[in-house]
Amino acid sequence: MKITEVKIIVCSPGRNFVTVKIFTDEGLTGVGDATLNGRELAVASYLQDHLAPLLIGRDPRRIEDIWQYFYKGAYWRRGPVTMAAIAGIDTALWDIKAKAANMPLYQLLGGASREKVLCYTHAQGRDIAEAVEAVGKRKEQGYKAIRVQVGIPGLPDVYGTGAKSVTNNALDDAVPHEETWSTSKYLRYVPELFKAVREAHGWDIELLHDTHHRLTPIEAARLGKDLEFARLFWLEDAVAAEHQEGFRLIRKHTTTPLAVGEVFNTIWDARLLMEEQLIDYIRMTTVHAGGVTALRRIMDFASVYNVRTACHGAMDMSPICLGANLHLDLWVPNFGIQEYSGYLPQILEVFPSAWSLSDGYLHPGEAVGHGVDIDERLAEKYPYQRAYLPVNRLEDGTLWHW
Ligand code: EZ4
Ligand code: CO
Repeated sequence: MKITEVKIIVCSPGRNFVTVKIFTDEGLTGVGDATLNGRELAVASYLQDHLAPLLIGRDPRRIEDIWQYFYKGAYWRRGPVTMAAIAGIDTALWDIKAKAANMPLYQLLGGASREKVLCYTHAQGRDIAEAVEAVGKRKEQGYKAIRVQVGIPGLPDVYGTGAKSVTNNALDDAVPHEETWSTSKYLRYVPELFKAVREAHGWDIELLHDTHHRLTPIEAARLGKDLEFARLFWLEDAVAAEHQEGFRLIRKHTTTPLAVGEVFNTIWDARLLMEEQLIDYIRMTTVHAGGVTALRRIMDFASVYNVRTACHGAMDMSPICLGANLHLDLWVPNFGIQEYSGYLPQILEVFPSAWSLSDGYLHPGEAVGHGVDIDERLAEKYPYQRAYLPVNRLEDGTLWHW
């Protein structure tokens, strides 16, 4: 089998996506997600200008060799642009291999370790009352685990709570939207949120919270302690991802489980955290970790240290990424949970998907390959639109972590 053509498809059905489609001389095709929110065209160029020409004529079955060729062969290793580009190709190649084997991808990985994939979704409110109500709605929809975010009194919309928190970027903003942040106001308010959610909804629901990289280690330790009463499933991204040693301090002070890794892009970013067992869940996902080949390796490495998987799954990872994640989730022995924030209807029209959601659980489906495709003609109707993630400033104007 030989690769005959590689297409890089950029479309924007409500938000921007970069998709790699690989064609072969045997008529099999495969697709992979290569979306990097807010920097989409950098990945598209990396693929179009640098990687795609090197794929023509290669045997698509040699997935490992192609992965190593692009990872080691770049010399300039790692980084989100490089790894998203490799992921797009790698995911498309696994799609082709599973189709050639006439199997759903999870069968090729080793078969199902469970019947269904537990997911968590998002609930948010501008204040505690709204957030409590939003959790109730998600419970009624059947979700067993819910991430809860709340606006902070005295601050405009913060991460995870504004209208734009749904699609995770702003197609109508020519420049990044600017948010305002106060750690002291946040730290005082969030324990009140979880007190109210537990009072209203009881204990038979898993609750999660995302701090989105904003705290220092000692602040995160304080928050972890203050939230212990609520028995969170996890506290996510407590400190900026660069600050790995910071987790030692947090870990010494709290039994609240910790999750991190959505902005990591190689196994090296997670090595210290896993070896010292400083985290409980690793949030790396197919598209940002370098594809199925790399994420499978990371998941196996995590299993040695009792770290469970929790693939990032906000709307800016396309349904292709979710589909690939779900095959890994169904197989991986040390599975934790899968994030699922849902998709706008027009996104699901552009990416016909075999995966399904039922009563708070996802399943990748039984289609051969990873089960997600792209409708190229429909995608053409949604051309790329420049869009950015927000930035975040302290009340005095200092640029902070978003
Ligand atoms: O901000 O995917 O846990 N989920 C998150 C997401 C991220 C976006 C960034 O593109 O933190 O909402
Ligand atoms: Co997050």
